[in-house]
Amino acid sequence: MPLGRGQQVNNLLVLNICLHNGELSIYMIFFDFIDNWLYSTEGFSELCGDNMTAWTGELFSPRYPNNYPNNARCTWTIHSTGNTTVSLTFNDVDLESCCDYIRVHDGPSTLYPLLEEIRDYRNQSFKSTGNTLTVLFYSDSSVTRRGFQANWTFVGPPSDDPCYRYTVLDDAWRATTYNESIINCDTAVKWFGWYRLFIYGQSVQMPDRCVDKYRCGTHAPLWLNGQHPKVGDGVVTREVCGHWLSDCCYYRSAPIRVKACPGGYYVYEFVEPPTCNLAYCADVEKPNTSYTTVTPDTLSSANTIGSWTTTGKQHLIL
Ligand SMILES: [Ca+2]
Repeated sequence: MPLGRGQQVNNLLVLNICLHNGELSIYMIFFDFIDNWLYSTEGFSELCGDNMTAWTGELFSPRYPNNYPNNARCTWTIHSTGNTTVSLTFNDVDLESCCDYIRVHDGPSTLYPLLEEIRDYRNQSFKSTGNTLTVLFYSDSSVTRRGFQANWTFVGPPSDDPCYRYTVLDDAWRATTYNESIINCDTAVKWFGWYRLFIYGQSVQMPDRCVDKYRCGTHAPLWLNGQHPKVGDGVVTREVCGHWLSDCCYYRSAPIRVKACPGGYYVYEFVEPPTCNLAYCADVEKPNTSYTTVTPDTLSSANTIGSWTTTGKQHLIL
């Protein structure tokens, strides 16, 4: 309940009525409700607020650095999909300090604990305990000023998020367009953990459509039988099919887990396929156009790449 908003309602009117009826708390709640209702139905001067999911970004009051409008009530939710926390720093605050304010809440809505109510600039920084901060900006019906500007960034990344703990798999022969005579089999790879596909350094994804036989440097190319998830879906499980003879899913390989990552790419928890020659495909017709904004702290170690490359070369001889 948005109690304690004495500055936002007509205090004199509330006080008079309350004294007359002797029901102070009840009438304060009543007027607070009316006040909220007015703003939520007709009091807004313009749309503001948003749900922010980028790794870093900027928040500012409406029309900043020009004066904000009267009767503004804006709510920004800064939300990371991983287990990262949100760090928010105010760089400029200029409000009508008696009557307008910013509130920072530690969670996904204003119902969560209030970290601070800001009315003037004091070089303030906040950090969420979870993965979300909510910022409310309120202005009353008269007197406006410049407003505020703040920057946020996600802090992490966590050690258990596969979006930042994957092994790079950059084999030109995995491309869906590759149809040369060299045949590979992914049973020879010691699969462990999560992988991100590249072709010549370009981030790509698995094909989620049937791929022609003998492509992807193998006999029966492995493709994802199902749509790729969205970032909000988290980790999902998808079937994997191998195209052989006249059947796009002649080989039903073990399902794998897939995750869409905030940087616009996917990671896959590859596992050993059932037989040879099957290999995971990289769809060069669908490059990931987005970029990674955060360098993974555990990007495939040299040892991992080295051991894998050795395995791959050994298999090429086979
Ligand atoms: Ca004001």
